[in-house]
Amino acid sequence: MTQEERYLFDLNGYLVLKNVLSQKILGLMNTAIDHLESLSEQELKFQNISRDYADDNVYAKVGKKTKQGHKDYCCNILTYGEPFENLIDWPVIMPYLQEMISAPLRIDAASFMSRNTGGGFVFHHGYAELLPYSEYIFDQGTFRCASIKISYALSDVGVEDGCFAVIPGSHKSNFQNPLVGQIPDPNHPLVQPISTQKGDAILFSEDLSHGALENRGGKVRRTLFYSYAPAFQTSWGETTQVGPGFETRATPQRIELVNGPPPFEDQLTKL
Ligand SMILES: O=C(O)CCC(=O)C(=O)O
Repeated sequence: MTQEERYLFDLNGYLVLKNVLSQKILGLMNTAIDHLESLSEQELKFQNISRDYADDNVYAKVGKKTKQGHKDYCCNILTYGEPFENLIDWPVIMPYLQEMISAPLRIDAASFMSRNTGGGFVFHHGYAELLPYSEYIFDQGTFRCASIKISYALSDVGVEDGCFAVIPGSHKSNFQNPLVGQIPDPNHPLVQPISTQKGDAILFSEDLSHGALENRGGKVRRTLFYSYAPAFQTSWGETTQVGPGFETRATPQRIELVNGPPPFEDQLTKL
């Protein structure tokens, strides 16, 4: 991280990195998603993928169905294999994660999200609650975040398309966030909408108040979320499950990020 990035990440609780995915990998990913969307739920199960529709998600405002008949949904994606498993240790991103977490780390969640016209996601976190899975910590000159999430844009997402939104600096707030539980309003003075183009990434502390504006455009928003944590955290459900042959294809670093390294490496080496 540069001095300026360190300053901005601490100040705001997020960073935007432009063009971290090439046109080539974006093409492969979008083609793979098109293919997955052509499959029935039953066919998807053979790939160990399950679409989780947003209907029972208390944070979600559910949009209209797409022309292909899909409602807003999230699904696990690493079982598909490449190209999605390539992002587990994406070289541009790894140095940021290492510096933001400063501990042996693991991937603790990975998913694909599709959101349609009318869909949105309410503000959550950043209201001084103590959540062991989300804490933002800066201690004696070192970031020690308990969770860093990366939102990779697979489509261009402007304000009209229901982009990600935050309250900058709320990861350090000591008071309850008055907007928590509401769909972010882009005209509210506290709200910062973050537009991205496909291939961009937003890295953020899970402690930051964040959500997504309502998608008022006609485009489906496609996003990948990959989340990292110190090795002592467990993963979120089965979202880090990988596909057949992963161990034979993957680099040692990628395997360690999925399985989790020894959580207290420093202490172990001192024994
Ligand atoms: O849809 C979005 O961009 C918001 C996602 C979000 O709030 C989350 O992953 O916790």
